[in-house]
Amino acid sequence: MKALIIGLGQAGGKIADLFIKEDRKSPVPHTFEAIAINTAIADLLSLKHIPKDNRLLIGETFVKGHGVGTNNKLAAEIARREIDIILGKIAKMDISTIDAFILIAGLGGGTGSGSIPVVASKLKEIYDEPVFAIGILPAKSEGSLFAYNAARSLLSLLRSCDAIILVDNDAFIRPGENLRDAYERINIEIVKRVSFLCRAGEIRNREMIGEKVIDASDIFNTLRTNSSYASLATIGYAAEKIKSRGFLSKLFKKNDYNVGRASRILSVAKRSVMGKLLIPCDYRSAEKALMLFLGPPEELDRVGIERARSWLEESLNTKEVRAGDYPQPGVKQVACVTLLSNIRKIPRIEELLKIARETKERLTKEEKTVNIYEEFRRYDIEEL
Ligand SMILES: Nc1nc2c(ncn2[C@@H]2O[C@H](COP(=O)(O)OP(=O)(O)OP(=O)(O)O)[C@@H](O)[C@H]2O)c(=O)[nH]1
Ligand SMILES: [Mg+2]
Repeated sequence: MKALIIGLGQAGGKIADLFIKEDRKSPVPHTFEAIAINTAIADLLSLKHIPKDNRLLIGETFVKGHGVGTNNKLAAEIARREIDIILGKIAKMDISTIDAFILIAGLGGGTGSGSIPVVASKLKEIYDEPVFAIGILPAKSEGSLFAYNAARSLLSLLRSCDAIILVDNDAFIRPGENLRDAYERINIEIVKRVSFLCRAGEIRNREMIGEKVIDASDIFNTLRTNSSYASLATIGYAAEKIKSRGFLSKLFKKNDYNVGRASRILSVAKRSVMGKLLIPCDYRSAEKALMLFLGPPEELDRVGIERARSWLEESLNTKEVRAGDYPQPGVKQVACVTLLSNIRKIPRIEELLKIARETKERLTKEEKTVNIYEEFRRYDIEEL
């Protein structure tokens, strides 16, 4: 699936930059092109892999290139006013060759949080290609304003794109670790999982074509919903190293009987959904899923893949589980990437909405106390 990645704000820009860095290393034709959009010049300057022509500064007349300082309402207003400039930048890319748009932003901040629903909704209106978002939720330690911003941004995004792949920054912080120190690791996880899914159907090398190729339509159908709101999705990943075969087993060709291959596939598949998802949730509450198995071709056992697929189908109690393979000759591990979609139970979202409601009440109260001046005036006090 070829995608145009649009990174909004600092987190979005950094992750879009990483997508391009990794994509350009791979031997297959490019899977991604990217644009970075920001209200802060410094953030755009710090990018290394997105060409300068594909970086766009917005809101210059409002904030003079300094960012919106967590004010996502202002960022949404800027994006609305400058939407023609944004669309002009996007139209300069070769849209006819892409299968989908992928927009990325940290939902708790200002620029990315406010502009992502505005840009998504316009793209959906103008283009036929699906519009997916990768939404990064703030960590609890970032406080209630970030939670409030994220809740508002998410609510708007639900109506303006086809699917939201959720990422919880908290899920990847190690005990005692600072959030900023975890960013790089989280970003690598996002890029790795999404890139595998998108690249699997873009292979030109015959050795790397699987028995069941996962292509753009498999991804679209997994992410599609029957409702007019975006589906909530996330991605799991697990890998297992393959021990090199010992002399005796090579001599007696023990592995000609595929001993252990099918069960390794099944165990990696189970770990991919029970281990670290990009957002912790009950995987059984997903309505659809797609499993992609990666590894050396001789290890991608068809029986194992079918067992894994039917295991997940039974666990989700659905008929919509797709599975495919992406052979990678010479690699020393078997991995599984699982895309879960239409997820109904995400505890972090419920928690975020509660914090957002409390924050809204507090902010409204604060707005009232700001009118203390009026209180004075009611007593007929005059200024000096
Ligand atoms: N995973 C991840 N999250 C990030 C990264 N950088 C920032 N964030 C998160 O994104 C949210 C803030 O969004 P930013 O992208 O920094 O903000 P912005 O969109 O640039 O908005 P303003 O700076 O307010 O104009 C917070 O929840 C951060 O924890 C990153 O590199 N990776
Ligand atoms: Mg910023």
